[in-house]
Order: sequence, then C-alpha cells, then structure tokens
Amino acid sequence: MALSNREIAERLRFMAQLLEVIGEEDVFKVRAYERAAKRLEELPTPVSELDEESLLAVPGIGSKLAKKIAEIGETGTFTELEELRAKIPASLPELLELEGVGPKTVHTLWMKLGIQSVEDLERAARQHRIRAVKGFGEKKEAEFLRSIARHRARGTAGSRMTRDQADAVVARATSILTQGTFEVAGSYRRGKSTVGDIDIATREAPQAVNARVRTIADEIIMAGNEKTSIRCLGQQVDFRFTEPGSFGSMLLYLTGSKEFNIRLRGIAIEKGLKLNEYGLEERAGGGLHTFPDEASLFASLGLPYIPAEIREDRGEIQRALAGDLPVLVEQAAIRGDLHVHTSATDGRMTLAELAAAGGRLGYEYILVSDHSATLGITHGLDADGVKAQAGEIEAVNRTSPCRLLHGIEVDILADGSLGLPDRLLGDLDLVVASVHSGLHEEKDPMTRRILTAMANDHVDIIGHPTGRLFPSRPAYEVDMDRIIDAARATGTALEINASPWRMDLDDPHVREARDRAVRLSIGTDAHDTGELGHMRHGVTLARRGWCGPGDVLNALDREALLRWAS
Ligand code: DGT
Ligand code: CA
Ligand code: CA
Ligand code: ZN
Repeated sequence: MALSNREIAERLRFMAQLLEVIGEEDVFKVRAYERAAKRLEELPTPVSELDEESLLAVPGIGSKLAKKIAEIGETGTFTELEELRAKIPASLPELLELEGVGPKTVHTLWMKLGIQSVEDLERAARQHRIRAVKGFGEKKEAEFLRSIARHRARGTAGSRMTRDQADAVVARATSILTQGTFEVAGSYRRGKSTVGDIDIATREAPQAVNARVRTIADEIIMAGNEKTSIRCLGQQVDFRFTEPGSFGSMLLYLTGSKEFNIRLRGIAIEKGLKLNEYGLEERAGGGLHTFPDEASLFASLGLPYIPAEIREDRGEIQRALAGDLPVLVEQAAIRGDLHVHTSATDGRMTLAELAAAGGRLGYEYILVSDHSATLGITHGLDADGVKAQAGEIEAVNRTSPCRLLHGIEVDILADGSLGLPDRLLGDLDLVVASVHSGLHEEKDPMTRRILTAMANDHVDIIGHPTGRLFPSRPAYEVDMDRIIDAARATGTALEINASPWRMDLDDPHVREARDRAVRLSIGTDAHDTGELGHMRHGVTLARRGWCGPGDVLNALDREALLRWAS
C-alpha cells in the first residue's frame, strides 16, 4: 500500500524533531526536513505517482531528500531516521506526544534532568525538580502533569500495552479491590510481551465493585452482575465476577489462552465432562463440580498445575499428561544483570550508584555494558574511555559486595566487524554485540552480519537480537533459525532484552533457542537504577520460552559465568 504524502511528511517532520531533541546545531538541516514535509503536504499529486524528475522539481526537495522520500515509500521509514532512533532512548519520542512539549523542551529535560520517558517527567514534576531548570517554573510543572493525564486518557488507541504500561493499569484497576479476593488473568497473567486489555477475576460482590469503579474509570463501558468493563488510564479493563467456590474455573477460563482452553475442554470431553467458566459438568446429566482454585480443577482433569506463562498449546498439555512439565526459572535464581548503561555514556547512574543498587537487589554481579564509540551521538566509549572505565570499576569493586563486571555493548557494523578492536575486547569480562544501524538491510546480509559477529571469539552475547521496539518498530529481517544454530555452534548466548519496549527475543524464538541448548542471557538494558527492576519482565519472557535456571546465563554464579565466558 502506497503511503500518502501526509504520512511521508510525518516521517520527515519526525526526523526534524529528533534532530532537535539530540541538540543538532545545524539549524539548516532541521529546517530542510521541515520544509520538505510542508511542501509534500501541499502537493496535490501523491508522491507514489510522481516520477523522479517531477519530485525534484518540487521546491525544497533536492536529490538527497528525494532518495529518502523514495525509501520511505518503499519501507515506511528511512535509514537516517532509524539510525538516529537507535541512538536515543526508546522511550524518549513518546514525550513529543504530550501537548505543550516540543523537541526543544524534550532536549532540555533530557540534558538537564536526565528525563527519558513520560514516567520520568511525571516523577520529576511531582517531586518539583523541574522548577530548578532555567525557563521552567511551578506553572510548567502543573502543565506537564495535566498534559500527561490527557495523554494517558487518550490512550494508545489501536496499539497494545507494553508490560510497564500494563503494570500501571493493573495497579490502578486493582486499587479498588480487596487484597486476596482477585487475580489478574488474560494475556497479562500469561506474561505476553504486549497486552491488549486487562482481565480481572474477582470473588467480590458485583455491587460492591460497581460502586467503586467510578473513582478509577475514565469511562464506564458497562456495569453488570457478571461483568463490568471500564476504561482506565485509557485502556480497557474487564472485571468478571464469580462465587468464591467457582473462582478456580473462572480464573482458568479467563487466563486462556483460547487455544489452551480449547485443548483442555477436549481432555474434559474424553472424561465425559464439560468444562466451562463455572466448573466441570457431568455430561450424563450429573451435577456441576465447582473449584475454588485452579490446582483442584487441574487435578480433577488428571493434570499437574500448569504455570500460566506456558498455557499456549505449544506442547505443554502433552508434557503435563506425561508428568514431564519443564521447571521454569524464577526471579530468585537470577544472580545479576547482563546489560546496563551508565553515565559514562547515555545512562543516568554512576558506577557506584549501579553497584549499590545491585547490592540492594541481592545481585552477585552486574555487567557494565556501555555503548561503543561508533554510536557517535550518545557519546559511546572509545578505546581510552574503556580503559579509564576499567580503573573506575576496580575502585568501586574494592568496597562493593555486588561485583561490577567490565563489558561493552559493541556495535555490529555493516560488514559484521565490531566497533572496537579485538585486543581491547579481549581485556573485557564479557562482550555484548548488537546491531544499531542499517536496520533495513535485507534478510540475508543482516543474518550474515550477525553470524560474522558471532564467529568472533570475543563476542559472548548478541544483544536484542531482532531490534524490535514497541509500539512502532518491527523486528528487522533476520533468519533466526540460522542465528540459533550458529549460537549453538559458537557457544554464544542470545539476549532476552527485558526492556518493556523491546522484549527481544520474542517467546517462540526463546523456546527454539532453549530447545536447541542455546544459553539465554537476561539483560535489562537499564539506563537508571529504577530500570534494573525490568528484570521481572525478562524472567517472565524466559518462562514463556520454557527456560529453566540451567538455560539462563545469569543464573550462573560469578565464577561459573566468568569460566563460561573465557
Ligand atoms: P489480549 O487481551 O489480546 O492481550 O489477549 P487475552 O488472551 O487476554 O484475550 P482476551 O482479553 O480477549 O480474553 C481473555 C481470556 O478469555 C482469554 O485469554 C481466554 C478467554 N477467552 C476469550 N475468548 C474466548 C473464546 O472464544 N473461547 C475460549 N475458550 N476462551 C476465550
Ligand atoms: Ca486481555
Ligand atoms: Ca478482555
Ligand atoms: Zn543496544
């Protein structure tokens, strides 16, 4: 489908905005994109119907811009835009959607206060940290908070929630329920990387809940005795009511997946039973058996308890019947984080702050993995920077119980070579290698690029292996089958990037990798100490891929990890 002129213009304008966000000093460059966007919008003929010559005849569009416009027409975006996007925090562009927040403001907030997301801005405004910046005052703080509220009320129509967003909606929606009387079900409970809507099963009386929902709802879609639906923080939330005695069957039904439910009903039928959200019914006209919890219902079907994360009809029921369910990794097994960025580059935590936070989390180690210098804009580390960091890490480690390991997130360049020389990488504890540029390469060259990087002895982990970003950037083209084979052959780990914007690898590929004995490395890609908490999303994703502690690299203790890497 051809893009409209307006859609193409939008991409160019977005580029201009991002250039201002990073503080581009060349104002002519910014204006050239803005002007071209405006001209395109005014153009009566769709660009897709123009030949090159007539496009070049449009004032303000030279040969370089014409090329970019052609690229947008073909791929929906263009290389410079994606490269720029790869170099800034994934959460930053959302700030531009706030009313009264332009690119210059985002630049200032980012540079002066380290604000990288709507959540950061909200926190800073509530803590009155914004008024400390020149040009901003008390009034501005209140304005930001109002814009954020409106932004959330609008929601992200049509797109699915990230896990972080879903956590916020769940917290608000369940704030009106009594502890111990409900369970969040649906895709949220199954741990899917994105969530469509929130489903909650509750034993509380419908009247009681319905009397309280208005305090948290933007809108009440319907309020009934079996089900109540509202919009909350711009998202749909469904409450399903049930008698305490049948909570088990309701929770099982509402958790899904649909495919899992269908398979389970089949097993019930074989036993002459009918399974639904109210319980198990004897088909020969007998009574209804009800279940207060899921475990007793599973047991009645001759099954062990199946964890929610694997209820997808991907072989788990057969394994359950055979008494051979996989043991899934738990948060408690995680001994460290294998992907973080510090203030040496675009992160917002010093090494000492990082080590202290790691200690609070009970970690044995954290891998410091700042960007390599080829990422220009985010001021990556060059050889001298890496050497300086080695000394600083040693100093912090003298007093820190949580050991900082020295690593890097080195760029995989277009030809598969790495952004830093081998002898330097050889001095590091662990090396994460990631693709950040040329994301629109075709499948074969992209795959070969990553295979080449994996063949390098110094590379231990491939970071965010498919490059996807929610909600807007799909995975790049890559032959994951070959990557997994090569990971196995070279002993390279594949990352489970736990950032809620990435969740990369996705769960079917985690499962493939695990089935072929490839190690998975869970890293948060944290840029501040708060984001270290995203580890929980990574653990959930690992569980969805059937990983046990033995499949996860950072379930190894420090000695075993370093032995693995050497
Ligand atoms: P989502 O919200 O798109 O991320 O995905 P889910 O899985 O939360 O789906 P949703 O909200 O449409 O439905 C919640 C659960 O209800 C679903 O996981 C299983 C159950 N369910 C929904 N529709 C059907 C159906 O047609 N048949 C069966 N057996 N179960 C269903
Ligand atoms: Ca749902
Ligand atoms: Ca639903
Ligand atoms: Zn990266």
